[in-house]
Amino acid sequence: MSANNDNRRNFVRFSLEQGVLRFGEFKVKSGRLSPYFFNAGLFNTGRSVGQLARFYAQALLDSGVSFDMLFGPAYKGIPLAAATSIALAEHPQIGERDVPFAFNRKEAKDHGEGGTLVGAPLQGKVVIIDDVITAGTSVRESMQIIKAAGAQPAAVLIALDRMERAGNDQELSAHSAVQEVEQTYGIPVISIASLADIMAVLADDTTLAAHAPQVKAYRDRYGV
Ligand code: OMP
Repeated sequence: MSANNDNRRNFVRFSLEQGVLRFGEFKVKSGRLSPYFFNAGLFNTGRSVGQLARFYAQALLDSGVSFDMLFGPAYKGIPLAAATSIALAEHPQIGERDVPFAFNRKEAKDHGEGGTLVGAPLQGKVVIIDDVITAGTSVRESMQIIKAAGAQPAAVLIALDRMERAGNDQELSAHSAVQEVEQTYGIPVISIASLADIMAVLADDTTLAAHAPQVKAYRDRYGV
């Protein structure tokens, strides 16, 4: 599922400026050698996380998905849920709606407020927010948490869809991890941008054009 093209391409440019999106040779979780890597942990200042959150908020609103709250899986989803709810509360398109958010702890706490959930009560239609889906591990855990609370998963919102086939070289799936999440859980995966947007930006920018052949070769081999 896609957001508007301006938001998508601007996000790729912003990620390049911030050093979050890099070209080179990177070993990714699947074991593949990828000609690019997206390291969302490098959005690590107030201004850059604020801008990132505005991109997430815009992608979510552009998707038209109806939602009641955000859920950020520990650890990386936690600042994303908090920051995106701030961006939504400042967004004129939804009348600065004050959207609740929650997140989980990795370890259950046996004192104080107890439990593994922090933040607003999990209820209604919940959007899971994360950076990249590779194996779908964090999405699977989030689905269980949301369902156990009696709430309904509404969508997964991610920063980048790498659009590549799941599995390993011996057993390549016909589908990407993102498509598998959509099929398995019957909910949309909304991405701010995708590999197709990275390629569009590469084609547009002469200073980056040298990376285009490797990225294309990777997409031809592993792309969906
Ligand atoms: P899951 O939560 O299992 O889907 O894994 C997400 C993983 O994607 C993280 O461990 C990251 O290291 C990894 N990743 C990125 O963050 N950016 C990329 O461009 C590629 C990967 C990757 O390893 O596939």
